[in-house]
Amino acid sequence: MTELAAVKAALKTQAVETPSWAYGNSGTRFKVFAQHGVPRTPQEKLDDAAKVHEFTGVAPTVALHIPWDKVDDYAALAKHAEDRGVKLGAINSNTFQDDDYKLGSICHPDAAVRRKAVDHLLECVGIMDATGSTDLKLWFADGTNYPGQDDIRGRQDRLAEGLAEVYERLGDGQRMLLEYKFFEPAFYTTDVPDWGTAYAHCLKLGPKAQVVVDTGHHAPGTNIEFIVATLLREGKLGGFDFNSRFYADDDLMVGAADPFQLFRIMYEVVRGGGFSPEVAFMLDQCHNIEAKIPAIIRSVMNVQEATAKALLVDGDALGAAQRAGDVLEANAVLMDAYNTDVRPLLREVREEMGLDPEPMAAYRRSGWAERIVAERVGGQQAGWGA
Ligand code: PSV
Ligand code: MN
Repeated sequence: MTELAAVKAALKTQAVETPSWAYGNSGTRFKVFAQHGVPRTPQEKLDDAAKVHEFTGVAPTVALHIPWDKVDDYAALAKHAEDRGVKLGAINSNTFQDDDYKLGSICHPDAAVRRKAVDHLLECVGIMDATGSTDLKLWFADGTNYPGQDDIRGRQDRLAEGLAEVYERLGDGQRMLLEYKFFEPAFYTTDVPDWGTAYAHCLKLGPKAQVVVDTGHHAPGTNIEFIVATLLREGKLGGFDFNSRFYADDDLMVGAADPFQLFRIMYEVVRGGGFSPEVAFMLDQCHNIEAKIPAIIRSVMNVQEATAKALLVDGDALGAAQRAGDVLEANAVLMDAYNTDVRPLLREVREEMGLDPEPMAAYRRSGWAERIVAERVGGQQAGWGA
C-alpha cells in the first residue's frame, strides 16, 4: 500500500460520535432560541443523527443523555437507530439537574443524596446492558463555592467510594469514562477539576476506568496535546468530547476557534496509537444560533480534516530532524502537514466510500431540513431538561 492509500484507508475507518443533545434546542443561561424542525423525541434525534452519518460516512454512533433521552424500551430505541444505519453510543449520566444536587451528587455530604446519585449511575449501566453501549460517560457538577463549605478531602473519599460501586457493576466490555472540568458550576473547588484527579481515580479503579478529555474544559493556554500524549502513554485515554471554546465551556463547533490546536491534538493521537476503537471520538456541542444538522456535519468534517493532516505528517522526516536537533526543520515538517489542503483528498475518500464528495451541499439538496420543519409540528421540542 502506498502511504497515501494507507492514509485513505485509515480515514475510512474513522468514527465520530454525535451527541443527541446537539440536535435539540440549546442556548446560554440568558436565552434558549428555539428552531423549527427540532426533534421532539429521542427517536427523532436519532433520525437527524442518521442524516449526519448518511452524508459524512464517519458518524456511525449517537451518544444518549439520561434522563433527557429516557424511553420505556431501550432495545426498541437501539433497533430504531439500527434501522436508520446508526448505533447507540455512550450513555451520559446526569447528576446535575435535580434540587437534591445543590451541594453535589456523588460527593454530597448527605449519604442519602449520594445514594440517589449512585443509583442513577447504576441505572445508566442497566441502560447500557439494554442498548449494547459500551461506555458510561461521567461528568460531575460537584464542587463548592466557598472556602470551608465542605471538606475537600472528604469529598474525594466519597467520590472514590461512589465510583468504586459503579465500577463493580460494569460488565464485560463495558467501561466508565471520567470527564474533568476545571470550574463551573462550582467556582471555589471542583471535585474532578483536571486530568490528574481523573487519572488518579481511574488508576485506582482499574482498567475499565478511563479519562475523557473535553477540549472545552481547560484554562486558556493549556497544552491539551500534552495531556493527550501523557494519557495515551499511560493507557488511560478513553475518549474525547470535542468542541471549541473561546472563553469557557462554550461548546461551539470543534475546529472553529482553533483548528491548529485540533490538528496538534490529532497528531498526538496518531503518534500515540490512539487512532483506534479504544479511544472514543465524541462531539459535545450545542448549536444555539446556527442550524443544527449542518453544524454537526461541519464539525464531523473538521475532525476529519484535522485527522487527515495528522496522518499526513512525515514521521520519518520529523524524527530525523528531531534527532538532529534541527528545530526549524522539525517545526517545518509538522507545519507542512498542517498547511496541506486535505479537502481534495477527503473528497476522494468520500467518493470511494460511495458518498457525495460534498456533504454540506448534499445535505442541503436532500430536502431533509424542509421536511422536518414541515413534519415536526406540535409536541414538545427537545431541549435542556426536556
Ligand atoms: C457540561 O460541561 C457538559 O458539557 C459536560 O461536558 C458533559 O460531557 C456534557 O455536559 C453532557 O452532560
Ligand atoms: Mn463534555
